[in-house]
Amino acid sequence: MATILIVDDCPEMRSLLKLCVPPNCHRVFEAADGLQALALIEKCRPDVVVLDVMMPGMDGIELCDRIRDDSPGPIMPYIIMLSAKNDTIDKVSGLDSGADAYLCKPCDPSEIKAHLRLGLRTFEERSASLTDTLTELFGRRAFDAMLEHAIARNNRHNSPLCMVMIDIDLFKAVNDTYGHSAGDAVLVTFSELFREQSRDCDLPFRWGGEEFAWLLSDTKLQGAAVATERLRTVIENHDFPYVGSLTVSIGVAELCPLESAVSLCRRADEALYRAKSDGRNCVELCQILPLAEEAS
Ligand code: GH3
Ligand code: MG
Ligand code: MG
Repeated sequence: MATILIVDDCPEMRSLLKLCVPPNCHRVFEAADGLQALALIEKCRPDVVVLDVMMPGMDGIELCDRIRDDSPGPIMPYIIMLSAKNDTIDKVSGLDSGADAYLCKPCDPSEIKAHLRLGLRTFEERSASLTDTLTELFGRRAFDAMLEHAIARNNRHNSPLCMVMIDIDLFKAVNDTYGHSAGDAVLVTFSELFREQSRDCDLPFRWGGEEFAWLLSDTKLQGAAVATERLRTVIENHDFPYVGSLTVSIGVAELCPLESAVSLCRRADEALYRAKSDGRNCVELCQILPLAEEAS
């Protein structure tokens, strides 16, 4: 559902901007300042943000910076800055802070409408380029971008982060026995269950083939153990199309201070490897610290 967030300290301006929102946007949120805007972005993940520059407290430039640094998902919202400041230097600093467009007030409503349509189209294209077409989960490109981002974000907030690798057990046999399209249907059903098990702040990805990754924000190893065991049980007990039962092996690692993305992935992968060699259909937690040379 297309979502737009309007950020302006002036209520009349917000009402005016709301009239410019295309009819196919079912969700429109309003914020009167930067902090309110950041909280709404975390909660509602808008496709497009229209923001004023001159606001009390956090101004639009700082807000834009914060959205870029702290975005909760892999897809950046399309940001339209709308300001009475119309010098070239203002436009340059607005675009440099990460805005996709800079419009000067007063602005004709038809121009604002056209920019909103462009923003929604651009967001859709950004989403499509990061999404796996079969499962509609975020794909590998999104994972690579998001892992770096999540590590920086969690270091900044000093909050824990767990990385989970999931591999469907003996999946080759599904294709060999029932055919490739049956295998595809199983991957789609698995992904639906996987998505259902994810909280809003967790990010599920298709890593590639029959392998999936899960980034669990604000979660320590023991919390991730509970979440992954729940997922493992849900999969084990589900009646899948064609195959009936199916199991997964899972490896989990918690980010250590100063650890790199490569090292975290390696440790989650090693735990997964152990889960496979322990007989599959189980969760293994990585208790080993990263190698010194892999800390960045
Ligand atoms: P293990 O328990 O050791 O993981 O065994 P496995 O059979 O799951 O692992 P293996 O790596 O041998 O086989 C993975 C299979 O996944 C082989 C490949 O054809 C299949 N696969 C990968 N991507 C897709 C896909 O998009 N659709 C289908 N149908 N099959 C896929
Ligand atoms: Mg595999
Ligand atoms: Mg497998």
